[in-house]
Amino acid sequence: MDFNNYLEDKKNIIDKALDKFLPPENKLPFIIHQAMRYSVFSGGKRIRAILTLTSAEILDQEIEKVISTACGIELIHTFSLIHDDLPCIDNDDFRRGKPSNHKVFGEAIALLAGDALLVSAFELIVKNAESKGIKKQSILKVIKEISYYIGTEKMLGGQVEDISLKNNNITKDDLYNMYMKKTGALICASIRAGAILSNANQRQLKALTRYGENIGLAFQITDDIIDIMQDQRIMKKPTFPNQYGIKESKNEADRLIKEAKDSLKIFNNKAEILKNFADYIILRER
Ligand code: GRG
Repeated sequence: MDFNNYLEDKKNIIDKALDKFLPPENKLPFIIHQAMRYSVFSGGKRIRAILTLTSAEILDQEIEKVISTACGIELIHTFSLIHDDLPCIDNDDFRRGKPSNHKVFGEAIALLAGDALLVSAFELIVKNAESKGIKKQSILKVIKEISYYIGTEKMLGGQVEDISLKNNNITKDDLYNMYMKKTGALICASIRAGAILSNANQRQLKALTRYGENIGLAFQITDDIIDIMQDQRIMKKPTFPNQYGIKESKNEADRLIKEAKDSLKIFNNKAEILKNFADYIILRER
């Protein structure tokens, strides 16, 4: 299957599952369910959820067995975007070309919609225990993993660094550290969750983690390049292309993608789909 069709196919599966899980807009309290659905269905690419499915797939797990966790991870991602856009954090009026959640529903509801999505995410991850053949032990491990990867040492901590770093005196290590936490952590956790639910051994988990860390960094560098190309948030904060220019940023993203692919050798030809994914991370236009 052509890789774009692969992505489209997986995205449709995830969209359907999310629609089934999320409370309908006509359920009380209406406003919170409307706000949750507004951001979940506003054009996200579903990269993290697809990565969970793909990592399960290359370990011969049926994707239906991990779909609940994949959707949970997508909800965590959506929650983080709603909070990131709030006036007290990044103060962005638009997300995916549409008014951000707080511009439509107001700050209080946007904050609560984010909270509700985070709570629902864990409900979905636990719900994965209903899938036949998935060990309860693996679910507990995934809950522990995800809590760690989105906590103060990883995603949340990265966001704290993001709002604290100033343009002057920032080193490449500072930037990488922040990118790895803010963006790389959830991407890495998405891949690891799929692998854990598919009984990956330590060697496979280590290889997939290295892959996840490298594509996570490349993802954020590419995101910053796309922002600069679209003339958005150019000088607001330190980013790789702001500090080192577009050419060096592209070279760096290429290098990281090569590293990511190199870590997949143990999967032989099964790695092909993850290699295509790695290329897509830096070739995408949005
Ligand atoms: C995790 C408890 C906890 C708090 C979250 C707000 C926050 C703390 C973190 C925000 C981190 C953040 C916004 C990182 C940027 C990640 C990023 C590059 C998002 C864009 O990802 P895409 O392109 O988005 O996959 P789409 O629109 O496709 O869904």
